[in-house]
Amino acid sequence: MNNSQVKPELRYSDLREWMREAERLGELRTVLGASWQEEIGLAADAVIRADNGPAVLFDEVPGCPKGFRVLINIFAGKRRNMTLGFPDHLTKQELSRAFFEHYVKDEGRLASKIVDDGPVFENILTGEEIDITKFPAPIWHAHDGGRYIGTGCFSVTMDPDEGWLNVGCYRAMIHDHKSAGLMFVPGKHAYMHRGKYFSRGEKMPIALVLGSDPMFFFMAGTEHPYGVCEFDIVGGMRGKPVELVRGKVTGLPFPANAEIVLEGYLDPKIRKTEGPFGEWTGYYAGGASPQPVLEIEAIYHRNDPIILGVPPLGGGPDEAARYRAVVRSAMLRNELARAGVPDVTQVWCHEVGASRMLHGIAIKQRYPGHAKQAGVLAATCGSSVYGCKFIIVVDEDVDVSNFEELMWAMVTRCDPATSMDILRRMRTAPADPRLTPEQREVKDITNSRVIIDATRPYEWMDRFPRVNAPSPEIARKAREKFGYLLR
Ligand SMILES: Cc1cc2nc3c(=O)[nH]c(=O)nc-3n(C[C@H](O)[C@H](O)[C@H](O)COP(=O)(O)O)c2cc1C
Ligand SMILES: [Mn+2]
Repeated sequence: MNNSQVKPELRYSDLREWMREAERLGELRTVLGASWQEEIGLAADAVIRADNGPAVLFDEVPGCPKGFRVLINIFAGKRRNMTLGFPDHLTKQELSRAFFEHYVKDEGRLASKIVDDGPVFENILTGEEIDITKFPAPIWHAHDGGRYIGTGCFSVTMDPDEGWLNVGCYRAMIHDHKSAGLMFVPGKHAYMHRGKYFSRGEKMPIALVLGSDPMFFFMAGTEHPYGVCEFDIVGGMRGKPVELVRGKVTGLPFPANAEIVLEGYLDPKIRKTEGPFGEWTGYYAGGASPQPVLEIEAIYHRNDPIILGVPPLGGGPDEAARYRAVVRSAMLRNELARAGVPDVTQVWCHEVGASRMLHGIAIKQRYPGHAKQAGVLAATCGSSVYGCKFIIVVDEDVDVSNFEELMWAMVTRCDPATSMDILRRMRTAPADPRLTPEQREVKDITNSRVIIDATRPYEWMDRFPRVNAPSPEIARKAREKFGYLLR
């Protein structure tokens, strides 16, 4: 059976069921007594950077009630396939392809269902009972400006004019018992919602979910189109509406089986310093800035609640880069097809640069200009535009997900003087360390990016020197016959 015909089966519907599945795979460890001040962050750095490190659940964190837990590193090892509902044997490339075939290509969205009650209401805290400092929110990196309670989280907000709900992952830093700082980058959906409330002097209602079915977090952390509710996307993926309950303060809905939800408002008149935070580019580039504050009016949590922690590490592939490479590559493949680019054979949004900065696209060239068309679009689609710097387009014989192979194609098939085009003033991220101080001053959050055409030039493709490696079939035969020499 072809891998793309494998039918997905999600064997969990909330974080606890996910943990049971990870345990079944032997990939969940528990650590007791690590400190939120330093040890959890250090452990996260060690475990997340390893491609096959375990998921780790921290409990009995000094200063926090026993049973208040934080879970890290959900997307690594064999459990990444389980998490997306596919069998263990698929490689990351096959996993992304299967994700595309089953969840993205004919994306069926399903409206969610409001229910009256759910485990998230096992504990309801209001007034003087509200204290977010009790949760084991770590200092993830040594120079962070505070405890980040929200990393593997998402904020539910509503467009006050158009009525649609957005579910987006935006980091959250503890200010004090009752408030947390949120940083929405310009152009993000919650940023646009916020602008609409604030421009008329109104407070913005928010439900901030700190742990839940990982699929919500994955969809909240990748760029879906404006106007689309990410809950409906998860409903479509699961083939059944997701069950939501309404917050008692704002009426905003959130998953009935969520672990922890903070509900309240951003006041247009209040700002406090948020950050700095070790970001996905591997730097403290965004720095600290005055940002609106979530003033919490209710906390809901399950008994023995679990924060999902996904600290960005940068420098090399981290967990967010791993899941996003799989998800974003599938989304970009879809957008290229919908924009009318034929014969895209492979897409890989590379883990280095957190699956945002370097994308490899392989095509079977069909006409002059095909490669440039694919490259320009890949640099500008909704799922790929933010933070992108390098697009490399190659022929279909190159495995673009293999970094060395992609670089080999680039260094041998492109002519820098004629194969590169630069796009300027494109949408980027405040986390980009190469924004100049002057740009930051005037809030010019744009960058340039290069489209590298590393395909064999279409017009003389037939005369391009032949590759000296054997075909994949011959290479397989060689391995069968002589592979013993390597053992
Ligand atoms: C762990 C993590 C933390 C993130 N933190 C922020 C953040 O603080 N602010 C922000 O604007 N985007 C942040 N992002 C990126 C957004 O989640 C992403 O751009 C998403 O598409 C935003 O949702 P939206 O498309 O509905 O606006 C983060 C992503 C991850 C995975
Ligand atoms: Mn959105």
